[in-house]
Amino acid sequence: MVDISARERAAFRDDGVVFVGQALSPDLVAAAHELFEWSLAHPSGSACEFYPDEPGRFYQDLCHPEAAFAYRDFLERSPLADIVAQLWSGDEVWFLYEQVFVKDRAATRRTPWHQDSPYLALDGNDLAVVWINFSPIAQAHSLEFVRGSHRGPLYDGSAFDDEDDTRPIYAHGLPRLPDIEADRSSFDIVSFDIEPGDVVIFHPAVLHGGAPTTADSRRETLSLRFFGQDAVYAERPEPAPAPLTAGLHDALGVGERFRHPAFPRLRPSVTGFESIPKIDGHGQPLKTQIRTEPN
Ligand SMILES: O=C(O)CCC(=O)C(=O)O
Repeated sequence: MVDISARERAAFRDDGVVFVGQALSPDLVAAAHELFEWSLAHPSGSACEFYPDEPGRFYQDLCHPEAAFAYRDFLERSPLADIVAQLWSGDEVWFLYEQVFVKDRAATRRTPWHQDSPYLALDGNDLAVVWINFSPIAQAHSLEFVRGSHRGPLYDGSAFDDEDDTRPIYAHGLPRLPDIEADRSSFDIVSFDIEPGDVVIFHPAVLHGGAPTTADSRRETLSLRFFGQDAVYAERPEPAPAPLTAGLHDALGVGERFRHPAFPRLRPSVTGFESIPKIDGHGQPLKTQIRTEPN
């Protein structure tokens, strides 16, 4: 059992991000790494390289339709569901989806500053992204966060465009992202040195972006997403690309409790794995699912 302190709870609530040192034991880090490898070996239709023309590779995949089954043992055994429940107000925890990132081959550019919420069809306080890495990451190459920004405006998503990090995905209905890199000193930016076993947990509405990595490093990241009691289905300017669940937008109405058989519950007891509907693989790489409107 990992006990979350009042200071950690306050950091998640007020800053939108908290570092939890050595949350995962070495055997759980090894189990998580096996799952990361499983995801690489079983790419879904949503897998893509964000910048295929650049020497540094930045690969991602997410929401594999079989992932809940592959990840089940780890999700049940690891303390992550208990940790996020302690950060939230309610004790119910559902698994939303997994995402993997690889940065390697050469120095890679930054992950653009963005919030996850504009890409996601859900809102609430009880939402968490757990960022897990398998090798040490110096603060200079780690994920960065704008403290408290989850309480501020919801911006349009970044289209991960080669030329313009703030290029929007919807281009209507939400303000364009600020150019945080051009004006870093105006933002309260925080990041952490990471050792295997440490996790960084953030609210999906917090502004975050990955610092560049160097030529001699390979960054392997597993990001696990959870939701809790107060999560509701949210409207975005157009049907949100994530989670990639067939029929989700027809099944739920705006403001309705976010509950769907695709998402198994982990706490207070494990239920729902048996009734996850069989979902066809996703058709298109993420980069083509997030719209890239003209500027
Ligand atoms: O690892 C990265 O560079 C990006 C992580 C991220 O944006 C996320 O997990 O939501």
